Amino acid sequence: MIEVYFWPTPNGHKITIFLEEAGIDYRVVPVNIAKGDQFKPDFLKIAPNNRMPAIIDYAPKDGGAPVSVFESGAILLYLAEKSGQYIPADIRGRMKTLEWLFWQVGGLGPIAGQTHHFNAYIDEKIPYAISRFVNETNRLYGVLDRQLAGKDFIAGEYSIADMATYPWTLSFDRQGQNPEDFPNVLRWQSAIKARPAVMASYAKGEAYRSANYKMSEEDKKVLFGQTAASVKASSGTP
Ligand SMILES: N[C@@H](CCC(=O)N[C@@H](CS)C(=O)NCC(=O)O)C(=O)O
Repeated sequence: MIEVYFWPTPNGHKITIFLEEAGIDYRVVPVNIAKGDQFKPDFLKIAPNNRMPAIIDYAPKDGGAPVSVFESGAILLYLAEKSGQYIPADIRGRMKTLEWLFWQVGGLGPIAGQTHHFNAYIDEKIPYAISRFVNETNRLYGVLDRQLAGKDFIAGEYSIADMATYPWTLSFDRQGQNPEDFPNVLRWQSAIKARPAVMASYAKGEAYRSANYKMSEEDKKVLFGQTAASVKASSGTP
């Protein structure tokens, strides 16, 4: 059984999509990031970066003690290796999948996250920050669209690269993008959206936070005011 420390955000959904697709038994432990659950000492023991998602695998492949994993890319890779699914076994297919997984966790995710921040979440409008992140997000969609030309999925077969990327492509408005500019992304997105496992992941996420959730001023204080001092305070370090 896998315990998933989860909140229904793009990074959270990557993991529940995998678990639903692979039919792995899992239990959700909600981490309400707008209320500060990411700073709780028990969560920090498995997620030292104060961010969800994280997992605990109570039945690891080696039969040993439970294994905890943080960072969505590492979790997807761990689950793919555990189950032997959604990553090709051959070295070329495997590397292609890992390239695009890393592209998402090091590129589209952090950049689109900053785009959401400057373009949609904060009241202060900073033109340079907005154009910098909207443009870079636009470039990344251009890269993704080109990669998907003539292909059903990012690395050829449906894989952890698609599971990592899809949840970040559901907010074109917030990202200041015109979806019509990316026809291959739209085709791929519709195919993934229609997968029963993906629908189940999002339906289950609704139990924790509605899809129409709007960030309150209180939530922003928790999410946007963090420094090294918050890390120190949460770990109880003097
Ligand atoms: N690189 C991390 C990013 C995780 C991340 O940013 N999670 C966000 C939600 S999508 C979070 O926990 N935010 C809490 C906060 O900002 O305090 C990963 O891929 O797992």
